[in-house]
Amino acid sequence: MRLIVTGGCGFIASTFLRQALSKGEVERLVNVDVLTYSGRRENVRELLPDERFRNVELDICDAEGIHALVTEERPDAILNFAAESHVDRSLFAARAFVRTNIDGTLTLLEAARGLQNETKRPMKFVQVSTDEVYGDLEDDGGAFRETTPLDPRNPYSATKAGGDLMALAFARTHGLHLVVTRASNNYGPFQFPEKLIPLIITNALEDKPLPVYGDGKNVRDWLWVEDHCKGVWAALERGRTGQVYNFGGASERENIVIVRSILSALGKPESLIQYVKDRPGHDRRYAIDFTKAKNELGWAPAQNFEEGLQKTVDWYVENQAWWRPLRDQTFETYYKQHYGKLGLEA
Ligand code: NAD
Ligand code: TDX
Repeated sequence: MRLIVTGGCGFIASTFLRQALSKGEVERLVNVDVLTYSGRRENVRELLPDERFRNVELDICDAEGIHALVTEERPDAILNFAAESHVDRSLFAARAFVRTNIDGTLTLLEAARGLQNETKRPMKFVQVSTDEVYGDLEDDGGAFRETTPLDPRNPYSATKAGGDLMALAFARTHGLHLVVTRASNNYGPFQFPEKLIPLIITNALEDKPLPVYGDGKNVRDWLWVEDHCKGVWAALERGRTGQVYNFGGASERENIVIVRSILSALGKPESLIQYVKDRPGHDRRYAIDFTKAKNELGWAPAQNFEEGLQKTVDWYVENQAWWRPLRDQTFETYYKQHYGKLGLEA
Protein backbone atom coordinates (compact mmCIF):
# COMPACT_ATOMS: atom_id res chain seq x y z
CA MET A 1 0.00 0.00 0.00
CA ARG A 2 1.29 3.46 -0.94
CA LEU A 3 0.03 6.26 1.31
CA ILE A 4 0.25 10.04 1.45
CA VAL A 5 -0.45 11.43 4.93
CA THR A 6 -0.80 15.17 5.55
CA GLY A 7 -0.02 16.99 8.81
CA GLY A 8 2.36 14.24 9.96
CA CYS A 9 4.59 16.61 11.93
CA GLY A 10 1.63 17.34 14.20
CA PHE A 11 0.29 15.46 17.19
CA ILE A 12 -2.16 12.91 15.79
CA ALA A 13 -0.73 12.22 12.34
CA SER A 14 2.80 11.69 13.73
CA THR A 15 1.30 8.92 15.86
CA PHE A 16 -0.46 7.56 12.78
CA LEU A 17 2.83 7.55 10.83
CA ARG A 18 4.57 5.56 13.56
CA GLN A 19 1.75 3.00 13.58
CA ALA A 20 1.64 2.78 9.77
CA LEU A 21 5.36 2.10 9.45
CA SER A 22 4.99 -0.87 11.79
CA LYS A 23 2.67 -2.48 9.23
CA GLY A 24 4.18 -4.83 6.65
CA GLU A 25 1.66 -3.93 3.97
CA VAL A 26 2.84 -0.29 3.87
CA GLU A 27 5.31 -0.11 1.01
CA ARG A 28 5.53 3.69 0.80
CA LEU A 29 4.61 6.40 3.31
CA VAL A 30 4.88 10.06 2.37
CA ASN A 31 4.29 12.84 4.87
CA VAL A 32 3.26 16.29 3.64
CA ASP A 33 3.56 19.06 6.21
CA VAL A 34 4.25 22.77 5.86
CA LEU A 35 5.44 23.07 9.47
CA THR A 36 3.21 25.70 11.01
CA TYR A 37 3.78 26.50 14.70
CA SER A 38 2.32 23.12 15.73
CA GLY A 39 4.23 21.04 13.19
CA ARG A 40 7.55 19.84 14.57
CA ARG A 41 10.29 18.15 12.50
CA GLU A 42 11.39 16.25 15.60
CA ASN A 43 8.03 14.44 15.69
CA VAL A 44 9.06 12.36 12.65
CA ARG A 45 12.83 12.27 13.17
CA GLU A 46 12.85 8.61 14.28
CA LEU A 47 11.05 7.64 11.04
CA LEU A 48 13.58 9.18 8.65
CA PRO A 49 15.94 6.15 8.48
CA ASP A 50 13.13 3.92 7.19
CA GLU A 51 13.56 3.87 3.40
CA ARG A 52 9.80 3.52 2.87
CA PHE A 53 9.31 6.94 4.48
CA ARG A 54 9.58 10.31 2.74
CA ASN A 55 9.13 13.66 4.44
CA VAL A 56 8.00 16.53 2.23
CA GLU A 57 7.71 20.12 3.47
CA LEU A 58 4.80 21.36 1.40
CA ASP A 59 1.60 23.35 1.89
CA ILE A 60 -1.59 21.40 1.13
CA CYS A 61 -2.95 24.59 -0.45
CA ASP A 62 -0.13 24.55 -3.03
CA ALA A 63 -2.09 22.99 -5.90
CA GLU A 64 0.89 22.67 -8.25
CA GLY A 65 3.11 21.11 -5.61
CA ILE A 66 0.41 18.68 -4.47
CA HIS A 67 -0.41 17.69 -8.05
CA ALA A 68 3.27 17.04 -8.81
CA LEU A 69 3.72 14.98 -5.64
CA VAL A 70 0.62 12.87 -6.23
CA THR A 71 1.62 12.29 -9.86
CA GLU A 72 5.09 11.21 -8.76
CA GLU A 73 4.10 9.04 -5.79
CA ARG A 74 0.90 7.53 -7.24
CA PRO A 75 -0.58 6.70 -3.82
CA ASP A 76 -3.39 4.20 -3.22
CA ALA A 77 -4.77 6.54 -0.56
CA ILE A 78 -4.48 10.05 0.86
CA LEU A 79 -5.19 10.60 4.56
CA ASN A 80 -5.79 14.27 5.35
CA PHE A 81 -4.92 15.14 8.95
CA ALA A 82 -3.39 18.57 8.19
CA ALA A 83 -5.36 21.39 9.75
CA GLU A 84 -5.34 24.51 11.80
CA SER A 85 -6.54 22.71 14.91
CA HIS A 86 -6.87 25.05 17.88
CA VAL A 87 -10.26 26.61 18.66
CA ASP A 88 -8.83 29.60 20.57
CA ARG A 89 -6.61 30.53 17.61
CA SER A 90 -9.59 30.43 15.27
CA LEU A 91 -11.33 33.09 17.33
CA PHE A 92 -8.93 35.76 16.07
CA ALA A 93 -7.31 34.23 12.99
CA ALA A 94 -10.16 32.50 11.20
CA ARG A 95 -8.84 33.10 7.69
CA ALA A 96 -5.93 30.72 8.18
CA PHE A 97 -8.48 28.07 9.17
CA VAL A 98 -10.55 28.63 6.04
CA ARG A 99 -7.42 28.43 3.95
CA THR A 100 -6.05 25.13 5.26
CA ASN A 101 -9.17 23.33 6.47
CA ILE A 102 -11.36 24.05 3.44
CA ASP A 103 -9.16 25.19 0.57
CA GLY A 104 -6.35 22.76 1.43
CA THR A 105 -8.81 19.89 1.64
CA LEU A 106 -10.19 20.83 -1.78
CA THR A 107 -6.68 20.87 -3.25
CA LEU A 108 -6.06 17.33 -2.01
CA LEU A 109 -9.46 16.13 -3.26
CA GLU A 110 -8.76 17.56 -6.72
CA ALA A 111 -5.37 15.85 -6.82
CA ALA A 112 -6.91 12.52 -5.79
CA ARG A 113 -9.62 12.89 -8.38
CA GLY A 114 -7.03 13.68 -11.08
CA LEU A 115 -4.99 10.58 -10.27
CA GLN A 116 -8.09 8.36 -10.19
CA ASN A 117 -9.18 9.66 -13.60
CA GLU A 118 -5.73 9.10 -15.03
CA THR A 119 -5.08 5.61 -13.69
CA LYS A 120 -8.71 4.37 -13.68
CA ARG A 121 -7.81 2.78 -10.34
CA PRO A 122 -9.97 3.46 -7.25
CA MET A 123 -8.41 6.16 -5.13
CA LYS A 124 -9.07 6.11 -1.39
CA PHE A 125 -9.29 9.26 0.74
CA VAL A 126 -9.72 9.60 4.48
CA GLN A 127 -10.77 13.03 5.73
CA VAL A 128 -9.87 13.22 9.43
CA SER A 129 -12.37 15.39 11.24
CA THR A 130 -13.80 16.17 14.63
CA ASP A 131 -16.90 15.78 16.79
CA GLU A 132 -16.94 19.58 17.10
CA VAL A 133 -18.78 19.82 13.78
CA TYR A 134 -21.91 18.61 15.60
CA GLY A 135 -21.96 21.62 17.92
CA ASP A 136 -22.58 20.88 21.58
CA LEU A 137 -24.82 18.89 23.90
CA GLU A 138 -26.79 19.64 27.02
CA ASP A 139 -25.45 18.37 30.33
CA ASP A 140 -28.15 15.73 30.62
CA GLY A 141 -27.40 12.81 28.34
CA GLY A 142 -27.35 12.26 24.59
CA ALA A 143 -24.38 11.73 22.30
CA PHE A 144 -23.39 12.67 18.75
CA ARG A 145 -24.23 10.11 16.11
CA GLU A 146 -23.19 10.27 12.46
CA THR A 147 -26.74 11.38 11.66
CA THR A 148 -26.68 14.31 14.12
CA PRO A 149 -27.14 17.55 12.13
CA LEU A 150 -23.99 19.63 11.71
CA ASP A 151 -24.06 22.70 13.93
CA PRO A 152 -20.51 24.07 14.18
CA ARG A 153 -20.32 26.95 16.63
CA ASN A 154 -16.81 28.35 16.29
CA PRO A 155 -14.64 29.23 13.28
CA TYR A 156 -12.47 26.11 13.71
CA SER A 157 -15.41 23.71 13.68
CA ALA A 158 -17.14 25.67 10.89
CA THR A 159 -14.11 25.16 8.65
CA LYS A 160 -13.82 21.46 9.59
CA ALA A 161 -17.50 21.03 8.70
CA GLY A 162 -16.83 22.79 5.38
CA GLY A 163 -13.95 20.42 4.63
CA ASP A 164 -16.10 17.38 5.52
CA LEU A 165 -18.93 18.50 3.23
CA MET A 166 -16.56 19.14 0.34
CA ALA A 167 -15.02 15.70 0.87
CA LEU A 168 -18.41 13.96 0.94
CA ALA A 169 -19.41 15.86 -2.20
CA PHE A 170 -16.34 14.45 -3.98
CA ALA A 171 -17.39 10.92 -3.00
CA ARG A 172 -20.83 11.48 -4.49
CA THR A 173 -20.03 13.52 -7.57
CA HIS A 174 -16.58 12.26 -8.52
CA GLY A 175 -16.65 8.69 -7.22
CA LEU A 176 -13.72 9.04 -4.81
CA HIS A 177 -13.59 6.14 -2.33
CA LEU A 178 -13.75 8.48 0.58
CA VAL A 179 -14.66 8.30 4.24
CA VAL A 180 -14.87 11.02 6.90
CA THR A 181 -13.84 10.23 10.48
CA ARG A 182 -14.94 12.34 13.44
CA ALA A 183 -13.11 11.88 16.72
CA SER A 184 -13.51 13.36 20.16
CA ASN A 185 -10.73 15.15 22.08
CA ASN A 186 -7.44 13.33 21.70
CA TYR A 187 -4.72 13.17 24.34
CA GLY A 188 -1.28 11.57 24.61
CA PRO A 189 2.40 12.34 23.92
CA PHE A 190 3.51 14.96 21.36
CA GLN A 191 0.43 17.20 21.73
CA PHE A 192 1.31 20.88 21.32
CA PRO A 193 1.17 22.58 24.75
CA GLU A 194 -1.72 24.87 23.83
CA LYS A 195 -4.45 22.21 24.23
CA LEU A 196 -5.94 21.64 27.68
CA ILE A 197 -4.07 18.55 28.92
CA PRO A 198 -0.49 19.42 27.81
CA LEU A 199 -1.02 23.09 28.75
CA ILE A 200 -2.04 22.16 32.28
CA ILE A 201 0.79 19.64 32.68
CA THR A 202 3.48 22.01 31.42
CA ASN A 203 2.17 25.04 33.34
CA ALA A 204 2.00 22.95 36.52
CA LEU A 205 5.58 21.74 35.99
CA GLU A 206 6.62 25.40 35.77
CA ASP A 207 4.43 26.38 38.75
CA LYS A 208 2.45 28.75 36.51
CA PRO A 209 -1.27 29.46 36.96
CA LEU A 210 -3.60 26.93 35.33
CA PRO A 211 -6.26 28.80 33.31
CA VAL A 212 -9.66 27.11 33.63
CA TYR A 213 -12.31 28.64 31.39
CA GLY A 214 -15.69 29.58 32.93
CA ASP A 215 -16.85 27.26 35.70
CA GLY A 216 -14.57 24.38 34.62
CA LYS A 217 -17.59 22.15 34.17
CA ASN A 218 -17.51 21.84 30.40
CA VAL A 219 -17.31 18.19 29.45
CA ARG A 220 -15.12 16.59 26.80
CA ASP A 221 -14.84 12.93 25.82
CA TRP A 222 -11.16 11.94 25.86
CA LEU A 223 -9.73 9.55 23.28
CA TRP A 224 -6.21 8.10 23.54
CA VAL A 225 -4.39 9.20 20.39
CA GLU A 226 -3.24 5.67 19.50
CA ASP A 227 -6.82 4.40 19.69
CA HIS A 228 -7.89 7.20 17.35
CA CYS A 229 -5.17 6.31 14.83
CA LYS A 230 -6.23 2.65 14.89
CA GLY A 231 -9.73 3.83 14.04
CA VAL A 232 -8.45 5.87 11.11
CA TRP A 233 -6.62 2.77 9.85
CA ALA A 234 -9.77 0.66 10.20
CA ALA A 235 -11.74 3.32 8.29
CA LEU A 236 -9.11 3.26 5.53
CA GLU A 237 -9.31 -0.51 5.26
CA ARG A 238 -12.96 -1.21 5.89
CA GLY A 239 -14.92 2.08 5.70
CA ARG A 240 -17.76 2.20 3.21
CA THR A 241 -17.46 4.87 0.55
CA GLY A 242 -19.27 8.11 1.36
CA GLN A 243 -19.73 7.20 5.03
CA VAL A 244 -18.89 9.03 8.23
CA TYR A 245 -17.49 7.21 11.30
CA ASN A 246 -17.42 8.63 14.82
CA PHE A 247 -14.65 7.66 17.26
CA GLY A 248 -14.94 8.35 20.98
CA GLY A 249 -13.03 7.38 24.09
CA ALA A 250 -16.00 6.51 26.33
CA SER A 251 -14.31 8.82 28.85
CA GLU A 252 -16.36 11.92 29.52
CA ARG A 253 -14.80 14.20 32.13
CA GLU A 254 -15.34 17.76 33.33
CA ASN A 255 -12.31 19.95 32.62
CA ILE A 256 -11.82 20.72 36.30
CA VAL A 257 -11.67 17.02 37.14
CA ILE A 258 -8.83 16.60 34.65
CA VAL A 259 -6.97 19.61 35.99
CA ARG A 260 -7.21 18.23 39.54
CA SER A 261 -6.04 14.77 38.40
CA ILE A 262 -2.97 16.30 36.74
CA LEU A 263 -2.13 18.32 39.86
CA SER A 264 -2.42 15.22 41.97
CA ALA A 265 -0.24 13.18 39.57
CA LEU A 266 2.45 15.87 39.75
CA GLY A 267 2.12 16.53 43.49
CA LYS A 268 1.33 20.22 42.81
CA PRO A 269 -1.09 22.40 44.85
CA GLU A 270 -4.65 23.25 43.77
CA SER A 271 -3.82 26.90 44.48
CA LEU A 272 -2.34 26.97 40.94
CA ILE A 273 -5.88 26.75 39.52
CA GLN A 274 -7.09 30.09 38.18
CA TYR A 275 -10.63 30.44 36.87
CA VAL A 276 -10.55 32.83 33.90
CA LYS A 277 -13.03 34.45 31.53
CA ASP A 278 -14.91 31.86 29.49
CA ARG A 279 -14.07 31.10 25.84
CA PRO A 280 -16.64 32.91 23.63
CA GLY A 281 -19.16 30.39 22.29
CA HIS A 282 -17.65 27.70 24.52
CA ASP A 283 -19.29 24.34 23.71
CA ARG A 284 -20.66 22.83 26.90
CA ARG A 285 -20.42 19.14 26.35
CA TYR A 286 -19.25 16.66 23.70
CA ALA A 287 -20.05 12.96 23.78
CA ILE A 288 -19.73 10.40 21.04
CA ASP A 289 -21.79 7.40 20.06
CA PHE A 290 -19.34 5.13 18.21
CA THR A 291 -21.72 2.19 17.65
CA LYS A 292 -21.34 2.47 13.89
CA ALA A 293 -17.52 2.21 14.05
CA LYS A 294 -17.90 -0.75 16.41
CA ASN A 295 -20.35 -2.58 14.14
CA GLU A 296 -18.85 -1.80 10.75
CA LEU A 297 -15.14 -1.38 11.48
CA GLY A 298 -14.76 -3.60 14.54
CA TRP A 299 -13.27 -0.60 16.37
CA ALA A 300 -13.51 0.38 20.04
CA PRO A 301 -11.22 2.44 22.27
CA ALA A 302 -8.92 0.31 24.42
CA GLN A 303 -7.14 2.77 26.71
CA ASN A 304 -8.44 3.41 30.21
CA PHE A 305 -8.46 7.20 30.74
CA GLU A 306 -6.76 7.40 34.14
CA GLU A 307 -3.87 5.19 32.97
CA GLY A 308 -3.64 7.11 29.69
CA LEU A 309 -3.51 10.41 31.56
CA GLN A 310 -0.73 9.09 33.82
CA LYS A 311 1.26 7.92 30.75
CA THR A 312 0.77 11.38 29.23
CA VAL A 313 1.92 13.17 32.40
CA ASP A 314 4.98 10.89 32.56
CA TRP A 315 5.83 11.64 28.91
CA TYR A 316 5.79 15.41 29.49
CA VAL A 317 7.88 15.02 32.64
CA GLU A 318 10.44 12.92 30.75
CA ASN A 319 10.46 14.94 27.52
CA GLN A 320 10.98 18.48 28.71
CA ALA A 321 13.50 19.06 25.91
CA TRP A 322 10.60 18.59 23.48
CA TRP A 323 8.19 21.10 24.96
CA ARG A 324 10.28 23.71 26.77
CA PRO A 325 11.45 25.49 23.58
CA LEU A 326 7.82 25.67 22.39
CA ARG A 327 6.78 27.60 25.48
CA ASP A 328 8.81 30.69 24.59
CA GLN A 329 6.95 31.18 21.33
CA THR A 330 3.50 32.65 21.11
CA PHE A 331 1.04 31.74 18.41
CA GLU A 332 0.99 35.40 17.43
CA THR A 333 4.70 35.26 16.56
CA TYR A 334 4.25 32.12 14.52
CA TYR A 335 1.17 33.54 12.90
CA LYS A 336 2.95 36.69 11.76
CA GLN A 337 5.96 34.73 10.49
CA HIS A 338 4.03 32.01 8.71
CA TYR A 339 0.84 33.67 7.52
CA GLY A 340 2.49 37.05 7.09
CA LYS A 341 4.59 35.44 4.34
CA LEU A 342 1.37 34.40 2.63
CA GLY A 343 -0.01 37.94 2.92
CA LEU A 344 -2.91 36.69 5.04
CA GLU A 345 -4.63 38.99 7.49
CA ALA A 346 -6.60 37.47 10.36
P1 NAD B 1 -1.82 19.68 15.18
O1 NAD B 1 -2.08 21.15 15.19
O2 NAD B 1 -0.99 19.08 16.24
O3 NAD B 1 -1.15 19.27 13.78
C1 NAD B 1 -1.55 19.82 12.56
C2 NAD B 1 -0.43 19.59 11.55
O4 NAD B 1 -0.86 20.06 10.26
C3 NAD B 1 0.86 20.36 11.88
O5 NAD B 1 1.97 19.52 11.73
C4 NAD B 1 0.87 21.49 10.86
O6 NAD B 1 2.19 21.91 10.52
C5 NAD B 1 0.17 20.83 9.68
N1 NAD B 1 -0.44 21.81 8.77
C6 NAD B 1 -1.26 22.84 9.11
N2 NAD B 1 -1.57 23.55 8.00
C7 NAD B 1 -0.98 22.93 6.96
C8 NAD B 1 -0.94 23.17 5.55
N3 NAD B 1 -1.59 24.21 5.01
N4 NAD B 1 -0.23 22.33 4.76
C9 NAD B 1 0.44 21.28 5.30
N5 NAD B 1 0.46 21.02 6.62
C10 NAD B 1 -0.24 21.82 7.44
O7 NAD B 1 -3.27 19.02 15.09
P2 NAD B 1 -3.78 17.61 15.64
O8 NAD B 1 -4.34 17.82 16.98
O9 NAD B 1 -2.74 16.58 15.43
O10 NAD B 1 -5.01 17.38 14.65
C11 NAD B 1 -4.85 16.60 13.46
C12 NAD B 1 -6.21 16.45 12.79
O11 NAD B 1 -7.12 15.78 13.64
C13 NAD B 1 -6.88 17.78 12.44
O12 NAD B 1 -7.51 17.64 11.19
C14 NAD B 1 -7.91 17.99 13.54
O13 NAD B 1 -9.00 18.74 13.08
C15 NAD B 1 -8.30 16.55 13.82
N6 NAD B 1 -8.80 16.29 15.19
C16 NAD B 1 -8.07 16.67 16.27
C17 NAD B 1 -8.53 16.36 17.56
C18 NAD B 1 -7.74 16.75 18.79
O14 NAD B 1 -8.24 16.53 19.88
N7 NAD B 1 -6.55 17.27 18.68
C19 NAD B 1 -9.73 15.67 17.72
C20 NAD B 1 -10.46 15.30 16.58
C21 NAD B 1 -9.96 15.60 15.32
O1 TDX C 1 -6.39 26.91 28.81
C1 TDX C 1 -7.43 26.25 28.63
N1 TDX C 1 -8.38 26.21 29.62
C2 TDX C 1 -9.56 25.53 29.47
O2 TDX C 1 -10.39 25.53 30.39
C3 TDX C 1 -7.68 25.55 27.41
C4 TDX C 1 -6.67 25.57 26.30
C5 TDX C 1 -8.87 24.86 27.31
N2 TDX C 1 -9.80 24.87 28.29
C6 TDX C 1 -11.05 24.12 28.11
C7 TDX C 1 -11.81 24.42 26.84
C8 TDX C 1 -12.46 23.10 26.52
O3 TDX C 1 -13.68 22.98 27.24
O4 TDX C 1 -10.68 22.76 28.01
C9 TDX C 1 -11.48 22.06 27.04
C10 TDX C 1 -10.57 21.49 25.97
O5 TDX C 1 -10.03 22.57 25.27
P1 TDX C 1 -9.03 22.35 24.04
O6 TDX C 1 -7.90 21.50 24.48
O7 TDX C 1 -8.73 23.68 23.45
O8 TDX C 1 -9.92 21.44 23.06
P2 TDX C 1 -11.34 21.69 22.36
O9 TDX C 1 -11.68 23.12 22.28
O10 TDX C 1 -12.31 20.78 23.04
O11 TDX C 1 -10.99 21.16 20.88
C11 TDX C 1 -10.21 19.95 20.75
O12 TDX C 1 -11.04 18.86 20.49
C12 TDX C 1 -11.58 18.75 19.21
C13 TDX C 1 -9.12 20.08 19.70
O13 TDX C 1 -8.34 21.24 19.93
C14 TDX C 1 -9.67 20.09 18.32
O14 TDX C 1 -8.62 20.06 17.35
C15 TDX C 1 -10.53 18.88 18.16
O15 TDX C 1 -11.13 18.88 16.90
